[in-house]
Amino acid sequence: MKAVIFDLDGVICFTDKYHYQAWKALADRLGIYFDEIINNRLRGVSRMASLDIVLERAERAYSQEEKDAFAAEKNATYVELLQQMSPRDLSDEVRETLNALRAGGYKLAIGSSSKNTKLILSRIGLGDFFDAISDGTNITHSKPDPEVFLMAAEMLSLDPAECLVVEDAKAGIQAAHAGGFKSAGIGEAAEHPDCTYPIASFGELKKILL
Ligand code: B16
Ligand code: MG
Repeated sequence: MKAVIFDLDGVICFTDKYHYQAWKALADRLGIYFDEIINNRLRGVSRMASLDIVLERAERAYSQEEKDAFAAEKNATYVELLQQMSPRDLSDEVRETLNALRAGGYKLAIGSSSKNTKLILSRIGLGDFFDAISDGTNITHSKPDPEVFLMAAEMLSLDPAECLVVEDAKAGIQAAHAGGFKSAGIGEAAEHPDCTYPIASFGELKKILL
């Protein structure tokens, strides 16, 4: 193993509450019921696929133009909320583990569905940290398609078999497996049958890799 490719939301940092607030503001304005349980279904899912889930309870169908406007509205609220993030949103456990893996000679990359990846990394003080960033801006197929991780491996000039993917979403484990990567899963991702290393916390990566 020569590299580690990390999912961002739910692995490196936690933006669930901001996604929730931003989707909730949109749903309230449209008069659509939305709660935290529905929000949990949006984890690791692309922005437009998330919108389709939010609109499942709508009383009428919306045109593609309306949906594009809703997604832009949600994102504007979300980006505004992300301004609250700072290096304090990076836990000591994640910071120390990343530094230990780098000291151990591993290349470190991001493989995230989010189009806001670079903004989030810069807010938490990791703007220049990773060797490669593959995110929602360079892919056409979202997880569970392996594209985002395959692009990360390509950016590192490595084969999938040389990279470990770290994920919190089942769709992410599926994507890793489909791309020929081994995976470490945290939370619900640890329960997926294709997860190579179920882990209880980020720091356990040191036990697997060092
Ligand atoms: P954006 P990840 C995912 O990030 C989030 O888990 C998911 O909730 C979000 O809808 C998706 O990014 C798209 O985010 O609207 O910022 O492009 O877990 O793949 O790092
Ligand atoms: Mg995630």
